[in-house]
Amino acid sequence: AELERTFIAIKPDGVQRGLISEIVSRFERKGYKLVAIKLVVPSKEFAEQHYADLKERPFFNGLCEFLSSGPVLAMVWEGQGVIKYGRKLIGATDPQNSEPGTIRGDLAIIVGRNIIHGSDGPQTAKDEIDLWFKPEELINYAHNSENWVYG
Ligand code: DAT
Ligand code: MG
Repeated sequence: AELERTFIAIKPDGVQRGLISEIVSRFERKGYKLVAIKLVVPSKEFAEQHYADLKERPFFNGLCEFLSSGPVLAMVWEGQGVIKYGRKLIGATDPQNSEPGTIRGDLAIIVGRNIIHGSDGPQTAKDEIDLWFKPEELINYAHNSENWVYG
């Protein structure tokens, strides 16, 4: 569990709304470690790969068009339980159902513009990290807060 990692992305709406620092700070303050980060404009084909599991859904095309419409901040965060708890920080898929205090609950209103993506389990985390990042883009380092976050 010590090297658990998840893929988190701020979608084009979150980037354009100036929410990068707000969102990054929520993961950072929790105690998670940032191990990769880059700003990219994914192609439509790349977005279709990222959301391949949803290809039968009626919103699939619009979703992929949207993800590829502008800069996305792609990140990998590491920490004990980060996959599951990262999803808690993000909140429910539809911001109408996201609790206040969550990223989507506090910062978004509709499902089609819910500003952030997070891997939903260990296998998707691995697949998404591999899709978005080359191995050498993942930085292994000791963060000096670790002794205080974990004791
Ligand atoms: P999540 O992003 O919470 O993992 P998901 O994987 O089910 O949710 O869907 C991926 C994205 O697709 C979601 O963040 C927003 C969009 N989406 C999901 N359900 C939708 C719907 N009913 N209408 C429009 N967009 C939807
Ligand atoms: Mg999902």
